Amino acid sequence: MGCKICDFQKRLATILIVGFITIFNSCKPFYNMVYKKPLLVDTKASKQVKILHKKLFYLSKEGFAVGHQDATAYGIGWKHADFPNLIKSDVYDMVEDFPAVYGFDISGIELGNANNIDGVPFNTMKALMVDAYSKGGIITVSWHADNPKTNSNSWDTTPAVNEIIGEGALVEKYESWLSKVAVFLKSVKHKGREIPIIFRPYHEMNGGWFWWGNPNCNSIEYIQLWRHTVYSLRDKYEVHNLIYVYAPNKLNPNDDYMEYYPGDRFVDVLGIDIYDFQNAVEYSNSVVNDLGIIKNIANEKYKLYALTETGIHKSGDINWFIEASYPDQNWFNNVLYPNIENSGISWVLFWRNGCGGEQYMPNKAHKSEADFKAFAKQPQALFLKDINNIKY
Ligand code: BMA
Repeated sequence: MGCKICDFQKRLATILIVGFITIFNSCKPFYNMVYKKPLLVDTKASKQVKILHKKLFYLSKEGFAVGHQDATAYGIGWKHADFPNLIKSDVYDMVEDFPAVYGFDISGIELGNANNIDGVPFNTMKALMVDAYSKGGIITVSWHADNPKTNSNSWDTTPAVNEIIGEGALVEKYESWLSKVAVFLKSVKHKGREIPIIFRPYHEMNGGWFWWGNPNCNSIEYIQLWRHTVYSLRDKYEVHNLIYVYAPNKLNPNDDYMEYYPGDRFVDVLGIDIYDFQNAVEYSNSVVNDLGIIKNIANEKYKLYALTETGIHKSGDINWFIEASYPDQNWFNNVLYPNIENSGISWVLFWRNGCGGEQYMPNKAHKSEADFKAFAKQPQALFLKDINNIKY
């Protein structure tokens, strides 16, 4: 004969166990065995920054987020101002999805300019950042700062760093520039909260073309500049919505990725900028070699890493992409994808489609449109809809 009380107890126990498992699963802890608590540059980083960091980590397990510089600000033959009520993008026109990462450059903010170096009004930029973020997009910002010594642009290589650090004569002036950067970055808000921004200042420092680069600034000065920038933004101006990226240019044989590295407490993500200057073999070798180096360092330090700028480039040729000599119209699938597949990068950012001759992303009618569409279907190439479907 069955015991009714025993049956009841068993059923109650089952209900409790199932209930406990359900509740336990629905309250997944923010950190777990796979995603350990990161040591961010900013210990006071906002919750949104922590969520973004986690998102970048989890998406790198599925593939890489595909990004485009100035994606919605302008493209080939158009600019946002011509379509004020529409969010347009060369990527969207081809694949009916937006990039997952949106790059912007704040060159000119330090001077209080209304527009950035490429004519994008900062107000528009802010609105586009917020729109992208509200849709689940990831925002990254670079800064082609003017040369504080000469007031010319960032490609004026007159040494300046030694004057804006320590007791230098231009410290105050540069501090006022940093304060403007801080005000802008903090002002980008969605629903009243600052949106998280991946900040990538002083990039390509191992190249000789910027005032903050070798040999116009040595590694000791560079590190001091970087740390000073972090102290100012984070501690003085209380900017708490940033993830900091260190991004040298592709490594030449004698380059040491870590030469200018500001230190683990000052860098969240390891990046690298690599372009294909019409030499697919050299480019492929660089991508594999450099990402391999970064991956090892990043894993050891428990940091994320990314291909922070890329594209196929032909300098000084405005219509290169429609030319018969266009190098490889299947570049995205033949050259890029095989080299970054399974690399573990969190994102890849294609540089801008400037109307003045720089084009790193195909657009509709480009010879590589079909190739790019096929690239977008590759399992690891993640666009906006893809990253919005990732559980983390
Ligand atoms: C550089 C070039 C410039 C541009 C700058 C900021 O790499 O594309 O033409 O002004 O970025 O976007």
